[in-house]
This record gives sequence, structure tokens and C-alpha cells, in this order.
Amino acid sequence: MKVRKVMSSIGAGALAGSALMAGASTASASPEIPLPICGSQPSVPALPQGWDPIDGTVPAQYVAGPDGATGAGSLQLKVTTPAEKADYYHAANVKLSEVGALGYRQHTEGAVQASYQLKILDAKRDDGDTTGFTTLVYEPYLNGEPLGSTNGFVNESNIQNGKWWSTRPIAGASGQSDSDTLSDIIAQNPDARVTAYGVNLGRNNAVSTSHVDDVQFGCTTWNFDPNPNIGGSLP
Ligand SMILES: [Ca+2]
Repeated sequence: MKVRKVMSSIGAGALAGSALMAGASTASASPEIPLPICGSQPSVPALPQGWDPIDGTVPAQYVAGPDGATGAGSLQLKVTTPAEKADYYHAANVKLSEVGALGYRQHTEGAVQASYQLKILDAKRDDGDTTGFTTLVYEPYLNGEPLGSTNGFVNESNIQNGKWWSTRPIAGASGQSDSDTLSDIIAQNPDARVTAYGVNLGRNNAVSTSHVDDVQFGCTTWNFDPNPNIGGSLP
């Protein structure tokens, strides 16, 4: 609530594009975090609104379509070799126990669907790593959906209730073969917090092209589109 009071005093609209300010919940130095902007929000190449790759080897692309995309287009993640990785993330600073509804829409041609990911700090690492870093991953194929092309967009809704796996060994989850519900992971990692959320395809995936749209993190849903054609001429 402190954040919202600050926002209202200095004008939330002026900050909505730059979307960075200090965390409000602790007196110690906090990482800058994006403003929580509720509702459906546009992310386009000219104004990504805080979306960036983290360690992808091939860029995520804003593209027109495919059919069924919300608005004019979507975000394309495409890998052509198992060494490639395409990802796109938005910063956050929320305790894992306090995240709201999570979801996305994905459309896949090829082998593997794009995953939804949460970057985590302060989880209980089994190997003694004190940062508690891990990435929690939701994969459609680990949640009852077949691998391969989807023949259109699939709504992955309320995935906070699904099974997740952890890229690092943490209490309650260790690797792809040990997926667990988010609530069980939260129960065993009560201090875990989310530092970023996003979507990913690869590494170690066969040739796949996935389109993603309407990425939901709590009250915010991101609609990826190409730049709008504003038309007219500049003065
Ligand atoms: Ca869209």
C-alpha cells in the first residue's frame, strides 16, 4: 500500500512507462522493482514496459498473429537447435506465498511448448547455496497436455495450481522428475520470493516455434503486439 500512496502522490501515469522504483517493504537497500500495473497492459517493441531477455541465445520477437492472438500479434519464441534458448521476463519483488493467479496463452508448432517461469531467491537450497536462487518452471507437458503442436492457442490458466519443477535442488522440488505443487513448494520454502516472471523455450528442446500472449502475473496481464501502425505524418 505504501507503493500506491507514493504512486498517487507523484503521478502513476508518468511512471507507468519507465516502471521502476525502489521497493517499499524494507528499509534496507532494495532492488528496483516495476510498478504493479493491473489489468491488460500492452507490451510492444517501442515500449516493452519492462520486458527483457535474461539469458536467451536467440531473441524473443514481437510478431503479427498467429490466428487467435489477442489483438494484432503475440510474442514468438523460436529455437532451431537444442543449444538455443529464447526467453522474456519482467521483474517482480513479491513473496512466492503472495503471488496471485498465474497464466498465459501459448500456441506451439513443433516439439515443446513454451514454459512459464518464476525466478526465485531465498528458497531453501539442498546444496547449501545461500542465495536460495532457483527457477520454478511450469510446463504444459508436465500438466497433462501432450507434447507437440497445439493446433491453435491453448489457455494455460490458474497454473499456480499446477505442477512446477525447480532448476536447482530446493526443499520439496529437485529437477524435472520431481515436480510439485506451488503450494507445497511454498510450504517448504516460506521465505522464497519472486524476482522475475516470464516465458521460456529451450535449452535442450527440439525444433519448436511457440507464440505466447496474455502472460498473467497476479492482477496484471501482458498483451504482446507488434508496434501499432499509427498512420498520418509527423508535424
Ligand atoms: Ca497480443
